[in-house]
Amino acid sequence: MRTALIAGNWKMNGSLALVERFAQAFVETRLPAGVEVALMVPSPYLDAARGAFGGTPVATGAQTLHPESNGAFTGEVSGAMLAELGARYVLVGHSERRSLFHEDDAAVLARVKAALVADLTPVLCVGESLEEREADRTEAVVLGQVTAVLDALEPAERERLVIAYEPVWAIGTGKTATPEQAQAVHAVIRSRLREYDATLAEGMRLLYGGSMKAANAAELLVQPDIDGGLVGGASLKVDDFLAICQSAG
Ligand code: G2H
Repeated sequence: MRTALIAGNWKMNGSLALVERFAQAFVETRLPAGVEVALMVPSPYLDAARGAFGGTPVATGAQTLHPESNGAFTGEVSGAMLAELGARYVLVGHSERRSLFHEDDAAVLARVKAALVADLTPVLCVGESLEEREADRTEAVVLGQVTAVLDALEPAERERLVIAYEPVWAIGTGKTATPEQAQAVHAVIRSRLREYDATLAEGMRLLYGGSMKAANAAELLVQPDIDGGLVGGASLKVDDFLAICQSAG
C-alpha cells in the first residue's frame, strides 16, 4: 500500500509570514492517517520552514538544484546545501524548468542524480503540452521523459524517486485533467515501471499536478494509480491546501 503524498509547490511565491501561517495551521490540524505532506518552498525560506514545521508532520523540499555539489556557478544552489537546510524533497524537471530554463532530459537526469547523492528524494515531473496531446503523443512524451531518467539509474536508485504527472496544459490554467485522463496516464507510467520491476511499480508514488484544488482533489485522489498531488496555486492558501490534504485520507 502506497502512502499518499500531498506536495505544495509554492513556485516563486510566499513569504516568511506565509511559512509561519502554514506552520500554525498544521500545528492545529490533524492530518488523516497515511497521508504525508510536503511543502516545496523557495530555497531562501527553507531554514525558516525547518524551524517552523519542526513540530508538525510537514516535510520541506526545494524546487530545483544544480547538478554539481559546489563550484563557480553564480546564483545556483546544490543538493547538499538544500539538505543542510532540512529539505527532504526536491522537484526536478518541472515544466517551468524545462521550458523557461531550457532543462532537457539530460539536464533533468543530472539533477536527479545530484539529488540522490545529496540524500534528497527527487520528485521527477513529466507531462505533455497541449500540442502533443492533440497530436496523440501524450504517452510517447511522458514515457520518453520517464525512461530518460530511469534507464540511467541503478535499480536501488529508481526506488527512491517520486514521479509527478503534470500535463502542461493544466498547469496554472485552471484546466484540470479529468480523473479519467489523469488515471489513464498514471496507469501507463505504472505499467512502464513494471517492465523494470514489479516491486518498483507497486511501490512508486505517482502524483498528479495541474490545477489541483479543493474542489477536484478528491475525485483525482481516489483513482487507483494516483497516489497524491503536486499542488501549485492552491498550496498558497492555507484552507485550500488543508482541504486537499484532508481529501487524501
Ligand atoms: C503545476 C502545479 C504545481 P498549479 O505547476 O506544480 O501548479 O497547481 O498551479 O497548476
